[in-house]
Amino acid sequence: MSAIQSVSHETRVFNPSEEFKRQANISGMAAYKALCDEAERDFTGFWGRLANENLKFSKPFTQVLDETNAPFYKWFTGGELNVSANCLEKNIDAGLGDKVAIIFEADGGEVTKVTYKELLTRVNKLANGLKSLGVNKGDRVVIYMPMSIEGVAAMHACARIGAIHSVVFGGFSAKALQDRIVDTGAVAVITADQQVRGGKQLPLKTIVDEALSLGGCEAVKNVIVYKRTGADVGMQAGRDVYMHELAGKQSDQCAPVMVDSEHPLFILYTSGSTGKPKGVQHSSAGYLLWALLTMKWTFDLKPNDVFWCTADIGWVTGHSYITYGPLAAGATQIVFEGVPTFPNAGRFWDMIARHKATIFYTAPTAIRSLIKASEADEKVHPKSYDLSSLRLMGSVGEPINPEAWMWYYKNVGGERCPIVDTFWQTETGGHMITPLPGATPLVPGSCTLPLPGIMAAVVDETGGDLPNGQGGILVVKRPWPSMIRTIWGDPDRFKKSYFPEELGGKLYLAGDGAVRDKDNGNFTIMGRIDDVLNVSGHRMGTMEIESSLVANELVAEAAVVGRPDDLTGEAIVAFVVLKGDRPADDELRAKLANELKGWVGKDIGPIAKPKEIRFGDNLPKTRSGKIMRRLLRSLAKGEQITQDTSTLENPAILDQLGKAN
Ligand code: 6R9
Repeated sequence: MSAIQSVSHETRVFNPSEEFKRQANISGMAAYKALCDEAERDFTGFWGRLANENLKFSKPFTQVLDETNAPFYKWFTGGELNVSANCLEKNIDAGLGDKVAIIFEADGGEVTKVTYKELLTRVNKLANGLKSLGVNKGDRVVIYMPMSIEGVAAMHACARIGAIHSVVFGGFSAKALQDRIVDTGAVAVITADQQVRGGKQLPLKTIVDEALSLGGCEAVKNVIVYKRTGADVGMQAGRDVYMHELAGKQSDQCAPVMVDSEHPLFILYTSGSTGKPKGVQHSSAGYLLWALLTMKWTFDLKPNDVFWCTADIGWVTGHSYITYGPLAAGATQIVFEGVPTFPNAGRFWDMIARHKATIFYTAPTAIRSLIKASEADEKVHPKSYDLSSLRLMGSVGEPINPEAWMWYYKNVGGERCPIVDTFWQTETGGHMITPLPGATPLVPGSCTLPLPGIMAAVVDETGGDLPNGQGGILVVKRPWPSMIRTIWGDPDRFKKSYFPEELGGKLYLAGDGAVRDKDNGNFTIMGRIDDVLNVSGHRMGTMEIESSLVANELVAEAAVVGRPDDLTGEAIVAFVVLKGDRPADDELRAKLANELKGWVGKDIGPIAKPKEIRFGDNLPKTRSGKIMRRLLRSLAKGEQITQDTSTLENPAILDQLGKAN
């Protein structure tokens, strides 16, 4: 684990306004502390109470937490429920049937709204369609869809019949899609003919065809195709079926299949520190409880709110804060297709104004790019829009630098809206460390304090507690309901990755470094301590990119590191040794670099493309042959090497690699 540097001390503090506090679901620090105390005092009583108050079980659970096979924790055992029914029927029964569930805005600006009742009808028809194809409880269904009401409905249709969905982000390549289809053993793929981003039509169905042709996908019996653009795509007879044809002829009634609390709701792949992405497996009851509760606590959700999370359903944020949390909470939410910069960089602000969004949740990388755009063009500056509907804002995916935080606070929130900087992960299912907007004093750049019941701590390399002010390893000391259950098909890797023996085997290892403030105990996240990069809020394993590069026939060896980047947080820099000689010609090297970038883009997806590739005759290695990534990180940043290089076998290589191509 690499060294953790200390961070500068932030002294600005923003207390919740009296007005916000008065109406907040958790009002004031005393209320927050009371919940924390309850969890400390009676851990299982606390979680049991919340589950009973928030979830609708068809069969009540008999035990809150079963730790007999730790770290394979089980929550709410003996209970049965259906996640989709907890989102749809539960709210319809409570009188919200005609409330708008989703306001969908397409890339071209067309708006479609569905009520809770209408959404249930769509979900039921699609669920019946899946059943008619023979998809059963426990079967895996891969979803490779654009942002759409149909994408959300597809996830719910799976949940409704107890099928386990695995959503693959629409930017992933055929190879990455195939890997996930093979690993899950999916029986069906739900996709669209095309997706539309920034006015461009991009393929989806043809990528599915390619993925399936790569082999190992024999379990896939059907491909269900949502007609997004109407493009002419090849339909394989007997295998492929259009969604409207499949769902159109089905009944609009579909009894939800009740499943065990622990039944897997979904598998979502995320990068780890080794080459193969990890299939993070989530549960039904525990996962849903936290998605719902954090809507109430972190987002202070009220019946009249218009909630907007800008994430894609291909990431965990889209799962918890589009597909499940807001719908379980009976919210009206905005779902959008496209990019923040089309038709112009004012899209977010324009949409907030038109749909009167009250809660807005986005990523620092989007904020940073919009700061840049609005500095260049007043018309797309947030001040050119009426953002007075907003009352709360959030940030997720990566650390938000205090400057971006302040800009967001002033220009988007009008110095009126609290910002919840929510730290969490694919593995945690929902928020872990975040301000509560009606309680916690905000400090730009800090995710502040753990939610009640989340026993987060900072420890040293042996798992020993560190005092506040000292940077270390972020862990969680007790399980929580929405935690990862296992890595699909690889329980050993689950144990090793998240409950490592080095830390005593009982602490959940987040993989991030953190420090707590000496005065108020606030957490500041200091980035990953493993070989995982965070590029525009997307997790990328350095090994994954290295494996892709060395799979190219020209490449002998590759090492990938991250470099701080103003826009994307981190940028990918690859150091490559070719099988042949390193070309002396600048132009030839640039051409090769482009070729390899394209290769990685095709192999994994555009988000994995290195920003820079440098070629060397060799890589800096210790005498025992270990690549010295620490040095490569310095070289990528353009730093002078001041570290001790005496253990280096080939110090001369540093000169060559220190220069950009
Ligand atoms: C939800 C999500 C998880 C990693 C995590 C950390 C980084 C997320 C953050 C943050 C600082 C925040 N991260 N939120 N770092 N402050 N508020 O992003 O999940 O894609 O699995 O990424 O993202 O490094 O470990 P995921």
